[in-house]
Amino acid sequence: MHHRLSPTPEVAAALAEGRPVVALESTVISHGMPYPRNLETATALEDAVRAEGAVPATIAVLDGRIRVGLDSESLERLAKGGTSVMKLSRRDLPVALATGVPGATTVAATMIAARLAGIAVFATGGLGGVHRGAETSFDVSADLDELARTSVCVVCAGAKSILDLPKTLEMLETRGVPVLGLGTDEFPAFYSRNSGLPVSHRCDNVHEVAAILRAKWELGLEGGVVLANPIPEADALDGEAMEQAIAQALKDAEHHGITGKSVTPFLLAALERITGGRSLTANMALIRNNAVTAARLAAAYAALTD
Ligand code: PSU
Ligand code: MN
Repeated sequence: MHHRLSPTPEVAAALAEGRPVVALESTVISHGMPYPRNLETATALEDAVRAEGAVPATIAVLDGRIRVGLDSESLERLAKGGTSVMKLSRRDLPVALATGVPGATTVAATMIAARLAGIAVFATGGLGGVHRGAETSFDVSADLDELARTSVCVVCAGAKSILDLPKTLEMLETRGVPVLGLGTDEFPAFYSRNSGLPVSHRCDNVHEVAAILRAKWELGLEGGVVLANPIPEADALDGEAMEQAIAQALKDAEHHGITGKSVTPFLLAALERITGGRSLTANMALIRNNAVTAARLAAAYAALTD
């Protein structure tokens, strides 16, 4: 284990014994949802992973250490911390480690930590990607470059259309990142199951996904894999209505002059306000669904690499 990492005894034991472990991110806790729903979600995710027989490892930087697995006190600290907790992507990770400032990890930073710890599967809600208007703003999430280089499978519900989904998929293709659809030919659009855009390959179960991960990494093709897992039918929101809500949220962001790493948290909060909380409920449901899928995938992958 890298000396900057502090795994919990539970995570360390599972990794040493080759048992399935699922990484979870913390930016969605600190910056993606309000307290106390964020803490409820973080706890529910860990419970869902355990119920599938895997060990959850929520990742964050606290007291100058990369923590791999968090106790309930640390989860609460991240959930209550709000903006006093740094949002950490690849560029910010060394700053939080050197200064001791608490930080929540994005998809990119969580992938880095998971890879260092030897965790192959990571569950989250949505990926960062190419923002609408990126042709002038240049706002492209570092998550995409991380997927190009860091060998972790990210289970997500696609990306929400606060982003430019066609451009996001083009960049993933250029970077050689497989975008697998679980039981779907279409890249899901986070709150809704369809985007009209194709995934690169459809898988109908986690064993097919595990075989692809193994083939990719055995070949020395470093880099991530996206497993796109559509939101369950019962929790999905109407795509048209969400498009309107997103258009409103984007207008609000422009009006307030929001740029840089504040954009995604601002849009998530605006959407929650505009939809009267329905976007938050859907977000909680889809993340939980991804945690369950990730736990099953981690078990399938662990069985293959025994
Ligand atoms: N998308 C969501 N919810 C989130 C995020 C993205 O639907 O909470 C978070 C993830 O942590 C992701 C990050 O890695 O936002 C991307 O931020 P940026 O666009 O600043 O790279
Ligand atoms: Mn950005």
